[in-house]
Amino acid sequence: MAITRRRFLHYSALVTSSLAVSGLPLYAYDPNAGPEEHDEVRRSYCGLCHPRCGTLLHMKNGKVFEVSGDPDHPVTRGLICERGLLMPEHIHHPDRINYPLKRKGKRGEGKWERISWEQALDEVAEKLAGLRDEYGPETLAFTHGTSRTHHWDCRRFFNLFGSPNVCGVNNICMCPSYATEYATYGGMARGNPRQAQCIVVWGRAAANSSPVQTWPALKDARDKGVKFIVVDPRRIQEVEFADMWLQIRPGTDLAMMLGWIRLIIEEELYDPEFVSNWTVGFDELKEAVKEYTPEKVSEITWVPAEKIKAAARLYAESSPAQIPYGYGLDKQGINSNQCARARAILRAITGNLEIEGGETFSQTPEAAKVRGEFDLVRAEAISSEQRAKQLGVDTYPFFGFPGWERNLENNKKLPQGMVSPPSMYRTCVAHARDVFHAVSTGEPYPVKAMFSVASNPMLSFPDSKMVFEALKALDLYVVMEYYMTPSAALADYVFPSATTVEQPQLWTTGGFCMSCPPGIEPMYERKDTYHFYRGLGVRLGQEEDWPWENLEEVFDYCLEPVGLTFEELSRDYGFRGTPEFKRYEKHGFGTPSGKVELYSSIFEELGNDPLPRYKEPPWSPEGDSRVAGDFPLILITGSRFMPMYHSEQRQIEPAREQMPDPLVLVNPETAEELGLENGQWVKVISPQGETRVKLEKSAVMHPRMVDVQHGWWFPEREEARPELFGVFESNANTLCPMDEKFCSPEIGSWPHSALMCRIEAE
Ligand SMILES: Nc1nc2c(c(=O)[nH]1)N[C@H]1C(S)=C(S)[C@@H](COP(=O)(O)OP(=O)(O)OC[C@H]3O[C@@H](n4cnc5c(=O)[nH]c(N)nc54)[C@H](O)[C@@H]3O)O[C@H]1N2
Ligand SMILES: Nc1nc2c(c(=O)[nH]1)N[C@H]1C(S)=C(S)[C@@H](COP(=O)(O)OP(=O)(O)OC[C@H]3O[C@@H](n4cnc5c(=O)[nH]c(N)nc54)[C@H](O)[C@@H]3O)O[C@H]1N2
Ligand code: SF4
Ligand SMILES: [Mo]
Repeated sequence: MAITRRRFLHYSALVTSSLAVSGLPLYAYDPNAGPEEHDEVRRSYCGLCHPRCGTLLHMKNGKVFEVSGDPDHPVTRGLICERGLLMPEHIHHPDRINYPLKRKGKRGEGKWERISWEQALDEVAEKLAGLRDEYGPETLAFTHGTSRTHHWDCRRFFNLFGSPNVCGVNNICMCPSYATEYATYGGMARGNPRQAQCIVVWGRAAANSSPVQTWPALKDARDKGVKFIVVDPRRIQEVEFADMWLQIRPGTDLAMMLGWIRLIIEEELYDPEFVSNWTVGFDELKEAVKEYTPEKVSEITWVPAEKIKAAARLYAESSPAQIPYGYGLDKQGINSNQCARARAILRAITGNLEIEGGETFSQTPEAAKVRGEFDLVRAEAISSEQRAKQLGVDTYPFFGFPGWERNLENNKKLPQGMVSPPSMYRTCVAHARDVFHAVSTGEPYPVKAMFSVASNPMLSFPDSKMVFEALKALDLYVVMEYYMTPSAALADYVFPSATTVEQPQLWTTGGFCMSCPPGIEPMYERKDTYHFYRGLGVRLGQEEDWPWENLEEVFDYCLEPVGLTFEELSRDYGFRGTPEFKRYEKHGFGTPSGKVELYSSIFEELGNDPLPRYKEPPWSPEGDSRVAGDFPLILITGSRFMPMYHSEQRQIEPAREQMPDPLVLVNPETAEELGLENGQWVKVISPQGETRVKLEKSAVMHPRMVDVQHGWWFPEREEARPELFGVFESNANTLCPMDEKFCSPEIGSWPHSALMCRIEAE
């Protein structure tokens, strides 16, 4: 069954001018599709990934039988993607966990007993209290996945409980850029592509990763004649309409950026007024980038020097210009945080910061009044003594409490709400490697309990075997989930999670404060995360700290300063404030010097390099020749593909029919040289491990690089160990390392790209 429905038009049928680029996986409701089949239509949203697209739920006999984009939604304007269309399958899927489960047999044996929420919460709370008494609150840890639930409720619970050990994929996904930009200029900058003159698509492939939000915006920009530069090792769809494509060697982007900075300084293409009035450290920067001549950068990056020069000039001479966030930079390990620094520096010295059409701190004065994470997490509840116990903080103080506290201190110097306070979720986390290590070894102290909520650590972290050893060793592992995953299968208790359409969310994006109303009541005994944390909190002596009965009440509290209730906000979808620009002229930047810190005093104070400098990744064709000899191909993992989202949708039939098997993309010539056929099962082997995937010849790939899909497990296989849904068979993260030498020194960002491998026939 293909993922199309009778009443949905392919986006291309609606937006005819944008058709030159093929493969748009977008759908909108077809108003001429004939008689309605539903009993009722309800407004809701899709929370299967980040944008929270506005949807209409088409109900029949009390069930959601179709979903369409809500044409009146002011942000997503009626569009949803293929995955969003599959929401009914997800809501009603027979594999959904609908009741709390308690482990009956041995850990991972696949035997469960259904229990009540009351019993489950009572038992978990009792065990936690016991462990806390014996080992201290820091014995409880947490793993985050990507941003789908309300992170503040988790953090509120952990701060009140007294544990600093919340860890997750935060070290690699957007948060490194976020934290680094706070240190450099006091906030995270973003732009609206439709208003730019030039866009550098740097390590982002939006057609597959952001089909409803970013991809249409890029196409609109293209239609308006905006110039495009793509910096990506793969021939992504944007290349088809780009003015320039720099096919960069993975992991070398920092050298490229330093080369751009050098040229921009040397050719005086920077904004002299902004640089002299609003930055510190320009001379030190100039000195640090001196060695990155176009020729040297060309050698490092494999991009011809002439192209490097032309791209740097095009970017610097266009105004306004943008370099939007791309995960391709965050996922490359040791250089990733200094890449974020160099990108921030490029934006600043070219005068693109805080100007219309450039990149701004998107908070609007109106949206800033709404209470958010900062007002909800109860940061003051966790003592300095407990903060100091955060695992990994000695190695990566910038990404733990010390860095967060400094960023917060500087944010407080600005008028309240001008830039959102730094998020704890994004910038104040324990390091996952140290957390797993503490579970397995008891060093530096025992971590005996863990929660994974909206997170599938067996699939999302590198070194999956190490993760497995740790999860197995826990005294108490609690998971809140939609499905029985390889991680949940190792739990003691699994709590059933409400689908996003079964719960409300309050979402602020680009200065728009948006209501995400539930379309249906939670089915069975599924509940939202707030219910889970509150339920545990009140059982653990936090009664007074959870005054709101449910999420609607929390959101009413958040909206109080703007004089609205959640229900009132929902009537109009939300409200948009008026963006302001160049606010620094009045208030400065939220940094120690009040200026953009090209030379970062926070990095320096916390023991990191205050200036970006390129390092060769530990495994690379130019590095250790023993590695390069045995593993000649550059390995990228996890480039996004539709309709899957990380490890999800593997049990959703139409999604699986479209993407039945895990793939490695290989350039056709390379496949031929290796004597490998299209569709053949192969082994991809890295110095870390190996994985089994199907070969797909793809002209998107450079002949010396391959791309292994991530997130693969097989819900149709046996749950009980050792099978564990085949989690070790085709899991890209068995190839990725997490040791310190592969991680960035500032944040501990581990690599999912810029690695090495070889391919063999099975
Ligand atoms: N090799 C490799 N690994 C990667 C990456 C890569 O590129 N390559 N990318 C990394 C990145 S950027 C990220 S963000 C991570 C993602 O890491 P994760 O977020 O852990 O990945 P998901 O597979 O989305 O797992 C989320 C789990 O939560 C469940 N879930 C989804 N929504 C909800 C909800 O609302 N409530 C609850 N309770 N559960 C929910 C899903 O069923 C799923 O099992 O993966 C990282 N891992
Ligand atoms: N379909 C789908 N959409 C998703 C997700 C999903 O799992 N599936 N996950 C969501 C999440 S959590 C995230 S973080 C975003 C990420 O979305 P994106 O930011 O688009 O990230 P990726 O698709 O991982 O990689 C983008 C590009 O980076 C390139 N790349 C890899 N290594 C390097 C490098 O060293 N240098 C450069 N310059 N480029 C490199 C890859 O070739 C790829 O084309 O997607 C979100 N959207
Ligand atoms: S992009 Fe697709 S999956 Fe993500 S929220 Fe929108 S409709 Fe849902
Ligand atoms: Mo992510």
